[in-house]
Amino acid sequence: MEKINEQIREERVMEQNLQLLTQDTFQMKSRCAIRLLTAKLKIADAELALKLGRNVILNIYSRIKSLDSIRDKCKKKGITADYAQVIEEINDIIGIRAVCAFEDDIYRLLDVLSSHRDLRILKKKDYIRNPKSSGYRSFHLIVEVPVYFQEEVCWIRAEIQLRTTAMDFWAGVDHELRYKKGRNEAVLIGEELKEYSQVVAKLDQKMVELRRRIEEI
Ligand code: 0O2
Repeated sequence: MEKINEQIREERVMEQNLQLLTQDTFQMKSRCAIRLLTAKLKIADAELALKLGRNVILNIYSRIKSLDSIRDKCKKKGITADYAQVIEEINDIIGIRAVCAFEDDIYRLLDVLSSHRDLRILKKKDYIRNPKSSGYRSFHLIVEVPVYFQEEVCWIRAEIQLRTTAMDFWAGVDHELRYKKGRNEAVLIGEELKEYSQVVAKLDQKMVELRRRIEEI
């Protein structure tokens, strides 16, 4: 009985902590970080466009993670403590995604972002050269960006995902499947999707080769 009460108490504290993420201050700061990171990506694109004679980014998407999704991730990671721990351990509360046509442009973009001195890169995860067991491919950066307010400078953490249109298409279909996990049919589809991830990788490679041939004409 005491154990159950303790669990209920812990869940209540956790819920109060999570509600802090919905407050105006947190949401405002997150939106400012998204604007800054979006601007950085657009500047990197403009700089590369001048050099290459073409844009490398086709689309930029952003989102602030929903409370339900943060709650699920806290459970998965065993986070039961306070607000600070949630902010410290959930790296993708703020997410920005840049979608490129070509795989080699992702690494060009990465080089430009790595040269920005006001961007702290905490982690790089190359799921393109080292795909996840699901077949998922993308390049992830966990970063912190300084947002200046009158009274303080806040270094705000975010996840930047860099991927090609083909990788994005694959990930979208795979995302659909994630809600059906556990069902036999879903396991089979997961295996099939993994095979298609290799098809996508091949297509990305072929498209880079094709673009290079076109550039030589
Ligand atoms: P959602 O719904 O997209 O927000 P870590 O940063 O190392 O503490 P984390 O955050 O699990 O651990 O890192 P990881 O594995 O790099 O995953 C971060 C995000 O990448 C996920 O966020 C997904 O958006 C995406 N992702 C990772 N693996 C897969 C996959 O197999 N398929 C698809 N479609 N997307 C994937 P969330 O919070 O899981 O989901």
